[in-house]
Amino acid sequence: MFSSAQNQPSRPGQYIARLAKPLAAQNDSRIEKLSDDFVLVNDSNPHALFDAEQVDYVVPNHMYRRHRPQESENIPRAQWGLHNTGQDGGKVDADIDAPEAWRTTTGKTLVAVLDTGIDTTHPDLLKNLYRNEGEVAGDGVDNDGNGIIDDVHGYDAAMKTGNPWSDDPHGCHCAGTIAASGEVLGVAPTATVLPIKIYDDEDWTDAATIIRALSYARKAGAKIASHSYGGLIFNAAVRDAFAQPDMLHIVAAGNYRHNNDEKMNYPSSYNLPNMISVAASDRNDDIASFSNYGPKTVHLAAPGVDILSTTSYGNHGSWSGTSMAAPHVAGAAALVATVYPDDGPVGWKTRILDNVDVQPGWQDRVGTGGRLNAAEALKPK
Ligand SMILES: [Ca+2]
Ligand SMILES: [Ca+2]
Ligand SMILES: [Ca+2]
Repeated sequence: MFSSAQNQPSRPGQYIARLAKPLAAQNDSRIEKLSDDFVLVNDSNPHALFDAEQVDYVVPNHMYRRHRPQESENIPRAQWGLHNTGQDGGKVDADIDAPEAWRTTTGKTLVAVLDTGIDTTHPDLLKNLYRNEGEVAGDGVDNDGNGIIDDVHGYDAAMKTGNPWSDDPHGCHCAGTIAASGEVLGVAPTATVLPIKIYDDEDWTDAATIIRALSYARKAGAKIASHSYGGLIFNAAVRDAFAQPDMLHIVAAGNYRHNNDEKMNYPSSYNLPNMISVAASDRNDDIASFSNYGPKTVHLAAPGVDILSTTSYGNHGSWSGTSMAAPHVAGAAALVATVYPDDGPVGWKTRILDNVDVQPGWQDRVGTGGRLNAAEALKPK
């Protein structure tokens, strides 16, 4: 069952500092550079390590929990979210109109998936898996000099290694919904997915790992990032890392039945111009009972119940959660970014939100009152 408890500790003795000016060369092992703007400080008195004018602010390294989807009891025969013919008792056309969108493009954008990592050998994902051209696999050398050894198909931002492989099906499922090409199809079946592992063995991530992951994604050239985790405490460093305007962030609203307008759920509730927060809907165009919602802080819904996609060890499976809904929007954003590259993240967001299929009774649930429609978002307007 979905958990309703969300406590949010921080990593003891760890802080994140936003730099007011670039840090001079230093050899202090307590300070790790996370990105151009942020450092992780492993010291319980972080301010003592800097001059006052060196840092803008210091915040705890807050932790975030991966959203937990539910496995479906019956595996659906088809991907109703892409094209709903009423199969398995659904409503005809309660879908994102993927085949119609593919007449315009099947996508070329690089999409980062900050998640559990994936099965990097899955036959449905191989074709569209990120390949770091500057890196030679398995030679134990950081050939492209980006600081990570053998990062050929992605990154483990938690362990700081070049291996994003995982036997956890969650990230694999999300990546497949974005860009699978095989037995199942993603929303953008010729886009590229960059898997970045962000969780520890207990499904926690933290602000430093997220900033590290986003810095890696940015350098790799990702234009879209998909996120499926949350927590209750505002963290300025995560908010400011998301706010960098070169990437569009697609964030799952959460599976706690909350109104996020009243009980904020971060990063979904950061309310940034380059971020979309996603609730889950079902094959009948109803908002899923488990889905968080909020007309002010959740923008739209997308298919997130009984979603068939890729899972570990080359398998397929059906899951329900806002973690399944957000990748539908990330895939659609990859299509929109392919056709309208010059619009940028804020423009891509506008095209997606202005072209939802509005549903009766949804106005008090999500800001647009509607469900994602990829084909409409691609039309010249
Ligand atoms: Ca349709
Ligand atoms: Ca490397
Ligand atoms: Ca290498």
